Amino acid sequence: MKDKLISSLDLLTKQEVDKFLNTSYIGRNILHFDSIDSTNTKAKELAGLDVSHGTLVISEEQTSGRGRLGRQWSSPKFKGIWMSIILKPNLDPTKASNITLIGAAAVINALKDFGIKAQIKWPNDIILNKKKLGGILTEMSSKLNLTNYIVMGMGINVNVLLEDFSGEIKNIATSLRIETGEVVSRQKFMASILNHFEVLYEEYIKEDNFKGTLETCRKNSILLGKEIQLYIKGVLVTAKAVDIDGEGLLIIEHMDGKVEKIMSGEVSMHGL
Ligand code: BTX
Repeated sequence: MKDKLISSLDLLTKQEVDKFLNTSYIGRNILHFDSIDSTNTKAKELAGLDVSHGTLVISEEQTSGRGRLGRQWSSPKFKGIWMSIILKPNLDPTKASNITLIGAAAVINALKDFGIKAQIKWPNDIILNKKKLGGILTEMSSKLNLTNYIVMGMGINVNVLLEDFSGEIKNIATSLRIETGEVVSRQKFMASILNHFEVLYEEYIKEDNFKGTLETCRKNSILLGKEIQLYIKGVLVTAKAVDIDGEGLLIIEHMDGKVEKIMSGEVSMHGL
């Protein structure tokens, strides 16, 4: 009876997830929490200590999950994947933000394995049927041209129900369960993300090959070819999203035809 209850929780412990992994180091060391403030905060604490490259911090719930710019990330218990990967690459800090795109591409590829076609809202949102299925928050520590560590945090709404979301998040968020009507194995889905992540990460770090990630990001972009709104130096601008370049930057075309590359930012578009 107790075993049945535990297996129905689909816990994200090393013991349960390991059998679905085919990585060599990503997620091979898993620090699993029942409840924590934020896996990114914990991962950053640990990254400065002696934890191995590829260590995963995961929690069944977060009490202060964080989004970008100090925003909150709702992380209900046993319902999603709230995880952070600690990376210690030999990488120029200017190239670290591309880890977000690698994470996004890994999620898209994993969803494809599950027969689900989602989209990326550059640079860090995963969108399913025009609603937010997940998000990525990459944080780093660097000194001069050396990266000390990168923490890639990812939140994916797997079996979250509409009533689990509070307030206005209800109108903008969704989950795999809401969209498919089925309970999805968090263990298998998480392992699939990690498996895809390691492949794309290895290409980027070892071979300086960003092509696979870029192709996935371009092909599954919800922005490209569309009119978007974004703030540039504090001014709200309407432009067209044209492409993502080889460095992972968003290329936009202003109304007057001027082309500009955007490094990071908050982009919105009609209907989202
Ligand atoms: P973001 O700033 O793009 O999105 C945050 C916004 O998304 C919130 O202001 C809210 O409107 C909406 N939101 C909050 N919770 C959810 C949710 N569960 N689903 C959909 N929309 C939501 C995106 O930030 C990056 C989020 C990263 C979260 C991971 S979880 C593991 C790791 N630890 C941690 O503290 N953060 C990361």
